[in-house]
Amino acid sequence: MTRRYLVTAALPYANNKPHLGHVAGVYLPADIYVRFLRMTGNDVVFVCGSDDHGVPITISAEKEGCEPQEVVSRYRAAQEEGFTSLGIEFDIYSGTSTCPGHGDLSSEFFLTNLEKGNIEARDTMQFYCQACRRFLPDRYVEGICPLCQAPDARGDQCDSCGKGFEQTLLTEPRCVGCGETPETRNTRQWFFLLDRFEDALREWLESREGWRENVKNFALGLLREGLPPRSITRDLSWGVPVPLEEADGKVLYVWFDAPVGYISFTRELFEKRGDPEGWRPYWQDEETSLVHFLGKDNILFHAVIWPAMLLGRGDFNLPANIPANEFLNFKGEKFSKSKGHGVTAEEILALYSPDRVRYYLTAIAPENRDTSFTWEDFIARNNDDLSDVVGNLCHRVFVFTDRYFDSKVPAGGERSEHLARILEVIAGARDSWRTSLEACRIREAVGAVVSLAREGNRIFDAAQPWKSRKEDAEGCGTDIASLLELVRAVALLLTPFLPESGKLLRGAFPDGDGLKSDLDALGERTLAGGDPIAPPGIVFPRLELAED
Ligand code: B3M
Ligand code: ZN
Repeated sequence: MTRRYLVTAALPYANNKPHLGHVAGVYLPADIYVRFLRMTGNDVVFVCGSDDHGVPITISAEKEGCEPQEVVSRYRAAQEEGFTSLGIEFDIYSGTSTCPGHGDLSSEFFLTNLEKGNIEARDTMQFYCQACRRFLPDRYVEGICPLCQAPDARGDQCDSCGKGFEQTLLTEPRCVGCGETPETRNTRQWFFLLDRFEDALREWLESREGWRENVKNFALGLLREGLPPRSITRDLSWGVPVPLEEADGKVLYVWFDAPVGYISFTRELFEKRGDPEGWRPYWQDEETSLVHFLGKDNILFHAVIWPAMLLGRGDFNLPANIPANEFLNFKGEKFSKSKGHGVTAEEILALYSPDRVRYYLTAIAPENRDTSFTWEDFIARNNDDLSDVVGNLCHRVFVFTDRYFDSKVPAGGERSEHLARILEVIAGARDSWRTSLEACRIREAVGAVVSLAREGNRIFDAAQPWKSRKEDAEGCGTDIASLLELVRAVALLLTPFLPESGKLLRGAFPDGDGLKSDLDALGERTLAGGDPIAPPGIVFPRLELAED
């Protein structure tokens, strides 16, 4: 059954280039999932763009001595290029400060919720730095987490426990700009009354099926503790202005406008396609599945606050799934753009091809636990799996076909039980691949393809075609014809993970009827005796570790 999907990948702050930690946890799994959905005949829109507002950007601008907009345009271009160079293809890569209509839609979210009584103004005490002469929203202040006592909690969220709180609860607060202890001052802010949504959120979360346990449990755990009201405005000049006269000089909190970007970018995409109303079914038809890919530090916002904002509006779909991933580490620590720790897409692509990077990051995808990137393992996985298993199978089958069957699919074989068994193996691999990908388990899915190729090598070894070609020419033909079917299946099933190599390998075979029909046909004979085979050469040569 084909379905409609709107898939998003978390909007990266426009102050950094994508590093492999982001890619492995968010953008690559999302891209693979989208490619899979399309191959299986679904209608998908895949949306991303930069998160341009908020304190992360103003802090970068201050450090670099330029305007926030300058930081944003520079990094946004670099991000888009980084993703494209890895074959991560969004339908649109927009940005929250440049997308037409984004500010208006964010203001609408604010105003509708205000009218419904879900938002209320309150006088609050906030940190104010006398030395810097300003309020210190979010990351401008750091201190000890009031909930888990981690030492480096930020004013808006603690990375250690993943929870959010009002900044004045921080212990030992200090101004990030000058290190001084800030004072507290009165300022009026607007609060989103999350407790009004507790029952609806609980009911919705409990009814979700097929979600990762960590995501669901984390969100339900927060609900059990109760959801305090959250301030959604800031004393800051960079962002979407709060659409109220009495809120002069204040903007919406970046986490309030950022997820709205998923909708405004979709509208921008359809505007560009000359179909201004075309975005609606993707957000408003209940048959559409909304899927958000993100890292585990963003669960709070996607599984609780954003759904509450959507419930408050009442006219958009709630997420159908939120596949949140754990982190990819480098040398025992989290990849970090601010600390310059890890590897960027740009750095690794200067040495190795995109598919090799995609393969490794899929094989070690941090789905259920944190995983580690090492260069040695990068080389080993590529050589052990892609070169020695997949590449080797393709190469030996193609070479044999070329040498002894004149690069044509051998005739005959219909009689063979052996062939029927191989076709079953192929169909079984396709089915597990499909089940894993439907559940966004990309690591397991790519494993099923490599196992199929491994099985192909075993079949080749057991068949000993170099012998049987002299003793039982017809049997040998059947074996090679079966192995060609298997190689073709491997090529198809590899495609969402390794789009370039998949295409190259598929090119060896006569044109199919399109990816979906070709996939559906796996498990039947798809090649006829006499079909020409055009081997692509060595697709996965062994890699060497680059010198430091
Ligand atoms: N920019 C946080 C992050 O980059 C934030 C995600 C927004 S998704 C709407 O981790
Ligand atoms: Zn200060």
